[in-house]
Amino acid sequence: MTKEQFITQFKKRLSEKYAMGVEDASPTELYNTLGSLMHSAYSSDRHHTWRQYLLNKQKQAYYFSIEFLPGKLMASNLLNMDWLETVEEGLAELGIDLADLTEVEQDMALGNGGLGRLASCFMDSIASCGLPGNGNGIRYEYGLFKQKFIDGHQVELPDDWLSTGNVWEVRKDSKAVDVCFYGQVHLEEDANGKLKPVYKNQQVLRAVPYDTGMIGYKNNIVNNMRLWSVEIPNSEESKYRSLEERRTIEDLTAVLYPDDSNAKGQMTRLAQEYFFVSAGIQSIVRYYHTLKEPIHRIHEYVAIHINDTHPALCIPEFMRIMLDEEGMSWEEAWAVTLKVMSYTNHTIMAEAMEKWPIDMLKQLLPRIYQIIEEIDRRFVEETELKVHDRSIIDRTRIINHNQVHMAHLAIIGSHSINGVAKLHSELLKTVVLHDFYSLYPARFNNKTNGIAERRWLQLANRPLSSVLDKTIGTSWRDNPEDLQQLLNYQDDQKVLNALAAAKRQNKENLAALIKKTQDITVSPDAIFDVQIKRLHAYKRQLLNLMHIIKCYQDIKNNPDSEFYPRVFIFGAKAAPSYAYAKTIIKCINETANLVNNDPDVKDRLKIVFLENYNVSLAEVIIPAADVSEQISLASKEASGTSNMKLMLNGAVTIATLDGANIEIRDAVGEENINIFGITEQEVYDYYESNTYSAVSYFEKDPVIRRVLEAFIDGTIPNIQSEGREVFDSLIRYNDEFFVLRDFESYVKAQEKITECYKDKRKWQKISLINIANAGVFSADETVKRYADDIWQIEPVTEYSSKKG
Ligand code: B1N
Repeated sequence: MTKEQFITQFKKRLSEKYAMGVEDASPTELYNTLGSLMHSAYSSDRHHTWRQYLLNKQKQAYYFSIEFLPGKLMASNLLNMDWLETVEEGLAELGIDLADLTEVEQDMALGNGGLGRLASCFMDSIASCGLPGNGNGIRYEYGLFKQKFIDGHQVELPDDWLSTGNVWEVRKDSKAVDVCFYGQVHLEEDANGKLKPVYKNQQVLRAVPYDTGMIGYKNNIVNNMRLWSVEIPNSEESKYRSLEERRTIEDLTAVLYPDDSNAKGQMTRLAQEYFFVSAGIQSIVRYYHTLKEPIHRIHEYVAIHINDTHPALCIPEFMRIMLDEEGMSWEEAWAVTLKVMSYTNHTIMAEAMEKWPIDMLKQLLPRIYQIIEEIDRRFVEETELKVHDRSIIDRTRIINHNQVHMAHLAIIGSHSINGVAKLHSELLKTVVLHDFYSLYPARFNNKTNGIAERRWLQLANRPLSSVLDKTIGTSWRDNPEDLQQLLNYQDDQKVLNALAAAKRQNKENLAALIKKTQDITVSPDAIFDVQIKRLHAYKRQLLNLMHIIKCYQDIKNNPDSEFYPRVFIFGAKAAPSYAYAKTIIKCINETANLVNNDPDVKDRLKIVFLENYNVSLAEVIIPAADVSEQISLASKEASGTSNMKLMLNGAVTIATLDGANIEIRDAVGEENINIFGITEQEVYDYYESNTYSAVSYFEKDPVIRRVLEAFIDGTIPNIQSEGREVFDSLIRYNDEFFVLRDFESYVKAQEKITECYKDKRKWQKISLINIANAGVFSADETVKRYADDIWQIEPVTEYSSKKG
């Protein structure tokens, strides 16, 4: 498409849609016009992709996830369609700035954090690698809450993201399916002597899919992300008379659970899980039948991925359909189920391990419960023959202590179980899932997370991208590993200066946003130190805050001493029910108030807690970061992905040996990262010996004492109860995440960073080395490994040569 063709089409579409010319149209109207033009353009590719999969009878993967976090789609769709430049130039000619249009789009925030964002990076990469893979999830009417700060407290507002429409989705009424809940079930013999379930008093709900095209990068492939929404089926209308009754049904897909730390014991959450699982599997099996292949070969055509335990009901639901609807024997059904299913574990935090009370599962999903019982019974029977020590059965069976363990179900029913970084996968084998590893060693594997480098570099950081193009050519855009070529320029002052200039531009951009949204003035000359992630005790935002307080106290004690200016930038949402996380937010905000307004500080220290951290904000913060804070307690962060995004954008990491930080260190070398803190082994040693004493650090380290006293002696105003709560968590309750243990080495690492930053040349070189080595974390590589090792799917070849 040429620029002229675009302009003509754009004006035509605007006139058809709104009977308007460019001069009269609002940004929203212009946005909708462009979106609808794009949608029509990629729809034929989408149709073509789908036909191709069908005709080739290609094996497809289905990524089941209770969260997807795509953010905005316009710019990334334009990039992947290879329209970005043409459209930008065409719009400019019409006097329109593309950035003003993308501003209109609301973030699609159907996820909490890393897990949902990973799912969306994978969607981009799967399509971009020409792999036949699709997403399956829930179309929440309200995304993750919008965060506001009132008096320093987090307040949650609804995210009514659909209120302005959604140009990317297509409702597919013809693909709707029924999902059944509650009622009673018993088994009866049919004419052939087979046991069949007979249901009474079921609640039938309609699952309606909304499909969003997942566009591959310049390859004409368009895959599908299918999100399900609940409705009351016509046949059931008469049952729900009052508005209230209807509302309780419709609530099923109304809100995303804003909690990524605890498995919530809510019936609605369990119903949500079954709803999208059942709808997704029914639609897969329905599609499979159009291939006219025998049902016992379904694993040759279908791979289902269980993203964390939330979709673990895939296993009994798939069994149900094979048994009750396809007439398979238990043995046949189990054999195909195992081959179809695979599972990723995303956390070792015990409180995030989903367990459901038996009574609840039985009541909501009686037939599914029967099947889980039988899976459990057979597991016990089979395992008894294998092991000497019976206690392993108690620890691994699915149903135990009146609860159904979803992770156990996922592991027992999947042929592949993977962790998300090397250390995490090792800990699964040796500690967390050790019993299962001893039963099924061959199922365990690692797939280190990755990021969509198109979004996180090409789109988010155009100044850096253009320096890269000029220095090493453009091949890195297709093949991020080519970023390695940058290593040839690590001593080239011109390139280093160009990189520094790009960083400067991004920092000015962020500084402007900070001024606009929070009315805080920050200088781009300062070190921009960034911690962006969900607020959680194990991620230790508190350690960061304690270091900031120490800096403040040093300045106060010695106002004329030299202190290199730093801006500490936070972005984080706390789960609404997670009181301690909200306490930390309040403490950071009040410290910011104090520090930012203290004349003694003379602007050398600034604290900015950006409201409502989300994908779009990340796209502005990450390119501007100098320092990347990855300071979780070793062993607790499964992988992390902001660590990869920040490195790719030239930030220098300060990190514990946790999650993918270890692989980042291996990629850049010890000298180009700042590692501190105790190791995962030391953490486990403390657990075993029970010898950790937080209070001893308080007693023997005057710096720690001074910092902690600031929480309770009025130094930081307005945190009477919050300050006390933090103090007690450390001193009275013995500091669960070893913050005090790591404080001293963290402070030292921070001092090293400051010294290094002062040596501009050295800093720039380290930054360059980080960018150059970030290619290994491309999600394209990650999904290729999933495709080869787990899903056994292959890219479409017909398309790869074709362009146009
Ligand atoms: O998944 C990310 C990892 O990079 C992070 O280290 C990890 O913390 C994150 C319950 C979760 N683990 N578990 C969750 C999300 C929602 C929920 O309801 C748990 N999120 C992670 C990607 O692998």
